Amino acid sequence: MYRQEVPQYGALLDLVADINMEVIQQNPSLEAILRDSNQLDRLNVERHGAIRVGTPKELSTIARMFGVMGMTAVGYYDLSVANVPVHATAFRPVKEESLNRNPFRVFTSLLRLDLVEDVALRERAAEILSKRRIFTSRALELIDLAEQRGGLTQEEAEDFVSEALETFRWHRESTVDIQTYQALRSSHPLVADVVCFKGPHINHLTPRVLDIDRAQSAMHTHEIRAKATIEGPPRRNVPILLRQTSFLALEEPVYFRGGEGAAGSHTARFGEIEQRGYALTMKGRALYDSLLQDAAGSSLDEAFTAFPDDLAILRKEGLAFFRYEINLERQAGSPKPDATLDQLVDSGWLRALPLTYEDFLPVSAAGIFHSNLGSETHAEYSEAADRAAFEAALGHQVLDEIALYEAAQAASVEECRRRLKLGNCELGS
Ligand code: OOG
Ligand code: NI
Repeated sequence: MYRQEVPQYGALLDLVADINMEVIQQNPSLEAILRDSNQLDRLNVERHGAIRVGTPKELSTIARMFGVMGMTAVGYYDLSVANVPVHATAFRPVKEESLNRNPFRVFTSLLRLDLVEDVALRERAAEILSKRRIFTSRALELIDLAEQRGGLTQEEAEDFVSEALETFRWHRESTVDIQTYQALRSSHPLVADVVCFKGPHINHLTPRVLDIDRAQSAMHTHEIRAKATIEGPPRRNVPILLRQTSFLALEEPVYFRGGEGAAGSHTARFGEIEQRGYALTMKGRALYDSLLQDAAGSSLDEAFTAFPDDLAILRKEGLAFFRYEINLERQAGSPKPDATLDQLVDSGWLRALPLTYEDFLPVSAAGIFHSNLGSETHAEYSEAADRAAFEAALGHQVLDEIALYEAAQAASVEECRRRLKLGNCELGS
């Protein structure tokens, strides 16, 4: 649906597929890591999307809708610090076998009307939002059914998908008149984008590329208007976390309510490409965040020389997460029962495969939001993050992404320990 709605997205997919094929051919060590961690197949379907909802009720229902598809809210992202009046989570699969099949994620923002200063405007926005219904009644029925029965039949599932599409579709007809649109827009372009339309249209879908610098220059050659800089860490031998770039939002015709002269335009939808690197531990993430701050005073490349760029060092210093597995090539004898994890890796009993980062980065997300909002300026928000309000709206807590990587690593260590019959030896250290 999105490819039909935004043809440039199709061009982006083709460009990414070409680059991925080249990189896999030219970089055997990357190919080996991808193959051994079952990521070669998922690469062809791997995307993330983004939507923005307006009310707590919309958020809790969208959570149930994603729940039917095996996607759970992971992480809390506060964008108010970047002057964007939303907070967000990512709905995504969490089990390893689900991630291997298709790691589809949806960055889902909830509008924070509490950040709109003008009380009358805030109330008007709330009133408009209270009247819209973003889910079809059949979709709601099927969500109930899936929850009661723990799933859907094939036929129901197909029905569910076509009903769910209605929620994410683009509508050219605004639900408000142009004056209301402009008033909301002057508060913040995002307020208008969320409030003035029938539903939370997908605003981008993002394929995963294996070399984002190549993708960035290819966008320039194809005359796609790419964002000037790539968000996230600089180019490295060992990719970490996430690097992202986007092409600028399209100006689209919109038909407003009421009278003549009601045609206008809105910039809502854009394209994005990302390169996923490895998941960092709390320690690694703290180092990343502090270097990103340092980079504000120098350059990204310079600041990041302090971040080890070698997989073995990242592992030994506890900066990144890994999945351990028994090295099948090493069969003879058995390891010393009191061997440490490092010794088992060094002596070739175990292999350590870096875990891919499956989540998002708030500073990068802010950069992506901003590159697509135009150059209008607006007031700075003084309010802080409000995770409690977000989770109350969602209906439950979000999962902690670091805890998920930690659990995946620990489970792999435990499995190795069991299979190598290492008794109670301490492998966690
Ligand atoms: C979401 C922007 C954030 C990302 O990849 O960090 C995002 C939005 O514009 O709604 O998608
Ligand atoms: Ni995105």
